[in-house]
Amino acid sequence: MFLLLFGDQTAYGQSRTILGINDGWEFTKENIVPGSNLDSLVVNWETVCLPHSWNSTDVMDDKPGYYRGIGWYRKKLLLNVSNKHKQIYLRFEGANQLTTAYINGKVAGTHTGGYTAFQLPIHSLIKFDSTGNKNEILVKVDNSHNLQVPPLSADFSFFGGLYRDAWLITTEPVHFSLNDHGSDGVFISTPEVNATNAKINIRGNITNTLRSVAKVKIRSIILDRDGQKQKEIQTLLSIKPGSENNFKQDISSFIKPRLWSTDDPYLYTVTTTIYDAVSGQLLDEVINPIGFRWFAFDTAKGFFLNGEAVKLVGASRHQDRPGMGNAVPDEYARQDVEWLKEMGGNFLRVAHYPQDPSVLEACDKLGILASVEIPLVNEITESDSFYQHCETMQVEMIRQSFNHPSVILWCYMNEILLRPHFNNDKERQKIYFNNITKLAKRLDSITRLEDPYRYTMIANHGDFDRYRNAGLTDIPMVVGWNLYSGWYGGELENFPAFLDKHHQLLPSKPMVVAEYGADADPRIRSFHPVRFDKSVEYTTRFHQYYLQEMLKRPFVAGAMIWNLADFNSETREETMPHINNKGLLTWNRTPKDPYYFYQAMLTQKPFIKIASAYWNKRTGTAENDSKVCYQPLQVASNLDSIELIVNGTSQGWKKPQQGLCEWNIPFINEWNMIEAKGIQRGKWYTDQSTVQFQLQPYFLHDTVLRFKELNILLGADRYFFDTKTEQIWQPDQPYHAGSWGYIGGKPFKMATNNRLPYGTDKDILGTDNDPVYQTQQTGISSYRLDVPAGEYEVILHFAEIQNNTAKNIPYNLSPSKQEKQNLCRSFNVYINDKLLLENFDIAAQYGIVRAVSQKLIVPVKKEGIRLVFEPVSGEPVLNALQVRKVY
Ligand code: GCB
Ligand code: CA
Repeated sequence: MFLLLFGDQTAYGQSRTILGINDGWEFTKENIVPGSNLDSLVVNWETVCLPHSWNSTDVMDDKPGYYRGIGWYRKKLLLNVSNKHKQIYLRFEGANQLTTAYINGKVAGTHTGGYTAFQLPIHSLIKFDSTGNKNEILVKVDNSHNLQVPPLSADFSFFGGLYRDAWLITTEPVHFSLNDHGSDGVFISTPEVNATNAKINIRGNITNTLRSVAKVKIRSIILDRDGQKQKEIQTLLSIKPGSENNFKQDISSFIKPRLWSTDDPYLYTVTTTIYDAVSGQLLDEVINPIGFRWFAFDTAKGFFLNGEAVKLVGASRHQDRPGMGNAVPDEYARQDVEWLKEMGGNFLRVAHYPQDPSVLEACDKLGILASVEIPLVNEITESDSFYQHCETMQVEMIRQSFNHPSVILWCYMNEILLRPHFNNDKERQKIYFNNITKLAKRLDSITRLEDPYRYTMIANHGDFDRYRNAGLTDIPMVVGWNLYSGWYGGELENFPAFLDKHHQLLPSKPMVVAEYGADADPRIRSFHPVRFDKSVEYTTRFHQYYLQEMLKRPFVAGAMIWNLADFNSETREETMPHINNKGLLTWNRTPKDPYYFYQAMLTQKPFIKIASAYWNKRTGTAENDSKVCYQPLQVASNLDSIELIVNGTSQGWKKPQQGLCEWNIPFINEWNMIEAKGIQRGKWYTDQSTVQFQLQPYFLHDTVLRFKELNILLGADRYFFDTKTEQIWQPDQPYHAGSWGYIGGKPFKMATNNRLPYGTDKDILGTDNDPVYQTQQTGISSYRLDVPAGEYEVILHFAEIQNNTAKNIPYNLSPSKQEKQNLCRSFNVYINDKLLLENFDIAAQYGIVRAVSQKLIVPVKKEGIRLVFEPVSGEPVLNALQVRKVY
């Protein structure tokens, strides 16, 4: 690469050189004046490599918001004189979201939009020098909120930076156009495909930067996977000096193409080459994949690929990772598609924006069908400039992803009526809705013109009438619905009802469920799962129900899970602040139970997996006086029948129902060996797991299961695993003699939020263990633990979670009477009759929604541990409690 670029020009010419320039950048947020001699200024540059985002960590801290502003990148580049006769382009695969690039202090070009690639011709600004004089590339990137640029708002973070690969492209003066919306200048389509024949169309633009006419020969060769030539076509073209001309090559018969499908994603390649027609010199060359397939959406029978009905089942993907923001290596993007394939999925919704090219490359190769969309989410700005940006993004997206056989849908709006403007002015709101409809029509017709061989789609939220009345269900070829009944609101049963409603009222419109999902905080478990408790168990159930209802209905063409993996959404609070936990994988890509459920439902090969594979530390209280604790355990499998063996004892055989079977198994203290096995066609399949169980004694005086420690969540019906300390928290219980528990009070429930079963969903400051502080026993009168004598460490955990609206109380100079009343809480806490906290007012001392811990050492005699809460004003509270025997 290096030699090619900097070496001497050979007589035969060469195709374009594409050289990565990710290393050796400098970055600053300081104010930079392009054109000034930056080397002579004191600027605090930080050396960085691309991909880079300046929001990799501030999206996770306790402070609301993240840096949305300007960042500068600088790099020095030496270009030898030998490059002088070539054409040079800078290519950025993604920069969020307004970019201006300067070469040697002069503007080389700008780009708007954070999710599509762009290429800037920089040849005229470059100093070619073989004596060591370098060029300065300076790039200004701005991710400020911008009313003219989508997305305006959305449930993900708008990480700023040069966050994908950067390239230097060097070409001969005559080359495939690099000025066409970030594409590689060649577009391949298959206007007709069937099992016996395919038609192929290859077209593009060629740029001639010479001062003379260029007479060229364009040759396209189609090779099969083994490199065997299958077809060749040649075209002659002449291009005026300093201009562009387009070419078109039609292959009308490609006999018996090996088809591309999800099971057999067979790819041919098309190598398109420009030669000087006179000298025969090779001038440029690009290679593209080609996959032969045909597909259709049917209103009654769903989706068809190559004539066969295929239920699309898959997920959406966001691009971020912990500690990196959106600046992730390509390998992570490819791995995500592999996770989806491994799950048995056949579809990826690339949402909510075009992603790194490596994503669709992986889809092509792995046989994952895909939709791609522009980040037009929630709302619009009614301005020409906003419209224009949407259109440009749509065209960029289409031209950049055009040659991927995996793409079947171009999408351009997501839940666009979710944040309607002018709620207080219905007449004006009508105009706003009309403007959205107009924009949709424009984007839809641009898309059909750009690509007549794929489908268009809009994804709506579950307000059927609103979208239908706005005309938005008429415009696209496929309607997507993002449905969350049984999560944000409503019952699970509303989901199938909605599907049937679409089928009845829009019988001629193909539909997919473009999103469905529920949060599973991987640290939270519940044996009484309910909506919005964030337990993995509830979410597994949710997916089981949803998938079943969609499989029952052939008219539902696709089921697109929201989301493949957890992702960052800075404004979110809930149990894991800043994270949307609807992923089947964690943010770090560890599978959660629902992932295995899908694997059992979708994979063809024999599959067996102990579903909670990563839940290998548990706790629970022994049954009465026995030395075991019964807890459920699920196995995901597609085998006929499964046997579960726990610590050498068979728990019996079960038939998986909808991918899962469940046993109530007796866990013993410490190590539990678990084996699940099943047989298919004479072959055994097994999965093993080891669970470390912290068995709590039923009576705390038990001399076999000696009491060690207890971590208790008050006002909660769930377990919590602290991933840092590996401590396990268990739900509280009412006190009974000889044991432990609360006396008096009731679980805190937010008055203003009826989707939460208990606790608050507010971000608790000063902790990552938000669930420890988000639930509470309000009005508690005492707490007892009948522990044996000894020395104990006791930690009381508090957070003021009442009246969250007063969160900004420090800025609220005159809190309303209501707020004052609500916040008026103080109480005394005694431990074994000693006054421990006097007039304890959490809010006054620490502020609201902040984690507060009080640790103390208590000598205990016969009477055990007795906490007494005595109200001074308002009701006493306790959020969580830890008790550990020291000696
Ligand atoms: C939606 C949005 C998506 C959100 C998702 C959620 O409908 O399209 O961006 O992340 O719901 O989790 O609420
Ligand atoms: Ca890349």
